[in-house]
Amino acid sequence: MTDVVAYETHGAVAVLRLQNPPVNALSHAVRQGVMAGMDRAEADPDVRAVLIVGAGRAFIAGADIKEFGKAPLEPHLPDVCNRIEASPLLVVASMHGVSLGGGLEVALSAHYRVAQPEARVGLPEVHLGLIPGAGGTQRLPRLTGAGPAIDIITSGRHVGAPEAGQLHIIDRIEAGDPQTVGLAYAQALLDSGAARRPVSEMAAPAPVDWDATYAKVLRKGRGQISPAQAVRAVQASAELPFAQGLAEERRMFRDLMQTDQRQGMIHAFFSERAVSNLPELKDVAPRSVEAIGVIGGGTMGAGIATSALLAGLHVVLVERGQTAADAARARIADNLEGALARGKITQEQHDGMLRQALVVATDYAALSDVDVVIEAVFEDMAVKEAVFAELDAVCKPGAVLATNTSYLDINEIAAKTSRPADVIGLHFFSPAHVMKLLEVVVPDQATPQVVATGFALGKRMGKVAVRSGVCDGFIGNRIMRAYRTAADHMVLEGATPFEIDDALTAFGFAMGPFAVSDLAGLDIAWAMRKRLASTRDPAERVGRYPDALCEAGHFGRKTGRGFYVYENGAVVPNPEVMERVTAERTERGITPRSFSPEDIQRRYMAAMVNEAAKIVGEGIARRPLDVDMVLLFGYGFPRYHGGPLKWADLQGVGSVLADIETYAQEDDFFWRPAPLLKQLVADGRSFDDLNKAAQT
Ligand code: T1G
Repeated sequence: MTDVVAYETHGAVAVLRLQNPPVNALSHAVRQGVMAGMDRAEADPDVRAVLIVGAGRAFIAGADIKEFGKAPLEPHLPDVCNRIEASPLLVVASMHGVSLGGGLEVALSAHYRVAQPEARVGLPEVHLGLIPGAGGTQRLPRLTGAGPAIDIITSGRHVGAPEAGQLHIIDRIEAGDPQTVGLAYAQALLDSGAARRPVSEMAAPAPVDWDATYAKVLRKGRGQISPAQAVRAVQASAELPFAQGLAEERRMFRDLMQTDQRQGMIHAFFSERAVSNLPELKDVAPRSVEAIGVIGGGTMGAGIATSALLAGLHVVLVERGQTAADAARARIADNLEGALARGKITQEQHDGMLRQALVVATDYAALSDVDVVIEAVFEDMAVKEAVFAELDAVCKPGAVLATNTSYLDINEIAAKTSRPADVIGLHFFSPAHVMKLLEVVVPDQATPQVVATGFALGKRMGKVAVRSGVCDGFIGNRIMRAYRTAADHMVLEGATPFEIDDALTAFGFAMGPFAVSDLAGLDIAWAMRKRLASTRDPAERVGRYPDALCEAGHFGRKTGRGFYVYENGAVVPNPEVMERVTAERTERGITPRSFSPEDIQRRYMAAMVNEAAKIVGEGIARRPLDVDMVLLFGYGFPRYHGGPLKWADLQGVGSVLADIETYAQEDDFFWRPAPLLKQLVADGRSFDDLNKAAQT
């Protein structure tokens, strides 16, 4: 077995080369290897310096996240870092690719740091519900000052080499083979008689307004606790001797390791990677995709085209007539201007996309050579069927014909073509060039290769692709309808939309459901209610007050008035809303009762979990983690809860079922417990048990 830490000497420099693919995570074996390597170097009388370097594509990506939750094994990472720093030898780190979390902490414990021009460093532990736990909150501020350290640690952002150089995180930027560059730098330091330079012996950072900073970070975290804790850890680096500051950091780190938020965020980290790796597609080769067609250049079609252009694909967008085609091109140009302004693309890339990669046509014949076509036309079955008939006639054999429909029956659309096996749903979320979620909706006749092609296209476009079966609303919109109905029922029963929004922002959502409705446009849900009215079960309760708002022309932000009034930059509850709600309660003979924020949160979540459990139970979603990823990447679910089904596991699925059974006593139509949920509770299993079973 290859040593995870290779040891060799080059003159007076001992090289510790980490070889733990794919990203040199600091596993127990690697930590042992580094300690042994330091001992060996210090025992060699000819060695005067140590170079730490990573093999493969990264220096070190951090502690081994796969070890979290297990009993930590010695040597612990802080001890490894202290061991490196305390060495009597001169220690140099040569960084390339990413140096993240414990990886940067190892580099900070060296005495000097050299990096490749495209190297990136960071302390992203907050994205895992943690803070740096191996000296990062104590050493980084000594190099950068408290302000930049707090920014880097609480944001978890990657810092490019040039900025890292300006912040004194790295001492030198030099292109070349990381080991060669590192050896040359170490030798130059020896030749110049450079002294060891332990960061821990540098001056403590100057103070900042700790309480104001803490409060600001806490507010921004919307309930996530680790970023604010990181502020206190950096404060310790300013106020305590190094060793005590390190102990304080370790205490905070260990406390956070025990939190539900850490479990939720680790679940999100691994699920985000697992969700698009379906076991059933492991050996299925996708068709090659270099050019895609888009039908319809409205907001959604232009967004999809933009996302494909940003992924380096050739795009042929077809619109009905020249005016619409020009408008579509203008929308795409605006989107690309935004990407240019945000530094996502260079001016050259921008120009190439608009001038070469994008073709806007008014004739379907332009689609004759594309590999995938995505239609994003009006949500009407007759319109879509006509489009697919044309696509069927002009697209080359083997082209994948995809619909972006958000609820129409894709089996019906496929049946209208001569190639139903090549038809699939690719449900993007608006704005399509920004939102990461993509539901890959699989009709009955789609072949595994066509499904794999959908996933490969999603990956190429930087999406989090989730497999969905065919049902009304697929995964996300079907669940959204359930929790929005629960919110509607609470309004009828006595809560106000504004209390509900406040309770859900307290839960961690950026916006509550009524504010989101105003943003999306109340007319969208109105159209859905009208569409479903003809098939709705009479036992289903649906508030009439939202329709009344729409009938009065109040569609939310776009008309300046919906559940809220939007005037002169202010957002206030619309007084008409409670007038209409109160009138409706009276008509329905309802005596309003109060709901605490906790009541509101538990009902809202119970509805979400119950519908999600039905969706998993029916096989619409392959695994519970699939549903979690849909809610995280398409509906703003707070990441530190991990997703609705991870949240349910952390609450205990039995307690969620108990809530549902309590609510069912008031309304046994809406609150019918999902069979899967009842089965899990009966078997003493969790949703995570299902995730694990599905991975084998
Ligand atoms: N531990 C274990 N496995 C890891 C890992 C890690 N730190 N980072 C990545 N992997 C796996 C990942 O699961 C995937 O596995 C493969 O590597 C490729 O990753 C004490 C406590 C490094 C930027 O948070 O941000 O240090 O699916 O698909 O898109 O203070 O991975 O192939 O089996 O994401 O090129 C801090 C997390 C840890 C970095 C590469 N570090 N990783 O992105 O590939 S906590 C992080 C990333 C810590 C100390 C604390 C990204 C990446 P598989 P990938 P990528």
